[in-house]
Amino acid sequence: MARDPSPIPPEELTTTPPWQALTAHHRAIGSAHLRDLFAADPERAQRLSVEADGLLVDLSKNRVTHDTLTLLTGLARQRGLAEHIEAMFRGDRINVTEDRPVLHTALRLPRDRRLIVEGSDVVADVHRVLERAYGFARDVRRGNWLGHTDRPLSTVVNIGIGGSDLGPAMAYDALAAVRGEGLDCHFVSNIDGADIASVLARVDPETTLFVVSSKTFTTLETLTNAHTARAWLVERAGSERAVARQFVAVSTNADEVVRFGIDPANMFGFWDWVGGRYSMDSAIGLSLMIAIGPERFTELLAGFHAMDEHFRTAPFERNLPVLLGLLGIWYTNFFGAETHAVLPYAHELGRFPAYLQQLDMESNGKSVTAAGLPVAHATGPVVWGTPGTNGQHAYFQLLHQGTRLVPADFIGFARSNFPGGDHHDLLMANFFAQTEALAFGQDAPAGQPYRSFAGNRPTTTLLAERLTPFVLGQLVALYEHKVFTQGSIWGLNSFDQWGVELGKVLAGRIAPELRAAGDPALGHDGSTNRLIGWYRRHRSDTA
Ligand code: G6Q
Repeated sequence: MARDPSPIPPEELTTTPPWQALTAHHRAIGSAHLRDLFAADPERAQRLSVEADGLLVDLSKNRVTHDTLTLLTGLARQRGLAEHIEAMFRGDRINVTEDRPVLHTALRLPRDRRLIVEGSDVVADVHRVLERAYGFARDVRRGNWLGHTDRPLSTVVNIGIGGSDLGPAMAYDALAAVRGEGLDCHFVSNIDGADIASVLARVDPETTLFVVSSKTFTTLETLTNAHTARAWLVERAGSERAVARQFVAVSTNADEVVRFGIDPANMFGFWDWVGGRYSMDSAIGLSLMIAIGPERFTELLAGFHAMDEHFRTAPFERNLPVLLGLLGIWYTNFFGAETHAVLPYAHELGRFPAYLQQLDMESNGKSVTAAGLPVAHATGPVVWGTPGTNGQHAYFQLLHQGTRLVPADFIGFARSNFPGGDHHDLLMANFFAQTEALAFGQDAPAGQPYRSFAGNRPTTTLLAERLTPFVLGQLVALYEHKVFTQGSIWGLNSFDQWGVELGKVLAGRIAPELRAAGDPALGHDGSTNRLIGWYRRHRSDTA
């Protein structure tokens, strides 16, 4: 029997009894101060901490009581979150607007598992591609894959954008400690020629591998950059043959890969049930696999899988993605918070907030439900952040004394991957100090109101022993499932991205207008017509 692909209850969220109970509860405890909540319960920190596979998450500095969590988990139950989780893991077509299953969790299932979706075992498919990609990564790493002059390859240029760039680029930085020597990766995404030009200026045409990563293989930015890189290589090599050795593709679109001139034998595939922003653990991670090696990549997948299992099996009261998702709903919908900060105290996680920005904002930045109805409540927040302690010397002023409520996640580690001197203890002293100051504040000395710290600014602390591939996998899956939790409760389809289409269509119309000869009639609004006119008059000087 066909299952309903979207087990989200159809009634409007804000009229449901759990939502109304939360509204009343917020009126009752919304202004309670963390100082008082801690004073009232000496066990609070212990009670509101959850540990999963070595990842400790302390939720106690959030503006919640036991009753808040009971009401929030009740809301999740009423919205059918458990059924929705099962539907995703099982491979139901929960991406309703694109009529696809959503199975990034299958990318990290161990080889001995089976998952039959629509008649085929996706685990076998996943491991077949993984083995090929691992084999290729090993060849490159061992110097067995040679460039057009028979020299081993020492540089990888990943050409992709959005979901085909942010994940591997983030993880490449995050796993700097396990990358080893001798192989550099560059990530080119922007259609701005400055991006590819700066990379091509630094790489050697004899020893550079280009990995063109594009699910559709039709993305304007990626194809434009890939053609530029191809022309650069062919010109320097003096022959098209160099392309066969030094270009590989990661895609689901074999026809377009062939049309570009890449041998399908040098293509690594994946499936339409892997969304772009959920794809870093598919073959889209090929550049990362080459950089860190198959063994470390396998550890990364194990971390993802550990969090998948936790998400699928832990009771909501102890379920990290569920709890983080519910806290986000509490702040977004009941306190009116508009942003969410992610502040890693690990320099290697510098690109993690940008990665999460796409994951969260492209998934839940929506105002129509999966059933096609307008939402009557706020949805995904603006996600942002930079590594500590840099932010402390920049924007933390607003976090401590500004007028806005900015819930924040602080991510830290007991051990540094780059030990030496006092750096790590000093980093972590700041880490602990910030959440303490934000929560508890400080009264102003008499006559100095500018030194008042009101406190009561909510934070969640995430601590792991060390930033390893496993822990990175756990963290990414934690946020993936947090986003899923929120999308489920808000009634959204978190897996489409129609909001990026209109701009693409208009750019396609405008591009020929910028280059057309004569004085083409422009049919835009007054502002856009005038701006294009100005650009046309000035572009010949800048060309
Ligand atoms: C992610 C989005 C988007 C996508 C890029 C690249 O979920 O769909 O960021 O990843 O537009 O698309 P291609 O991989 O098809 O080039």
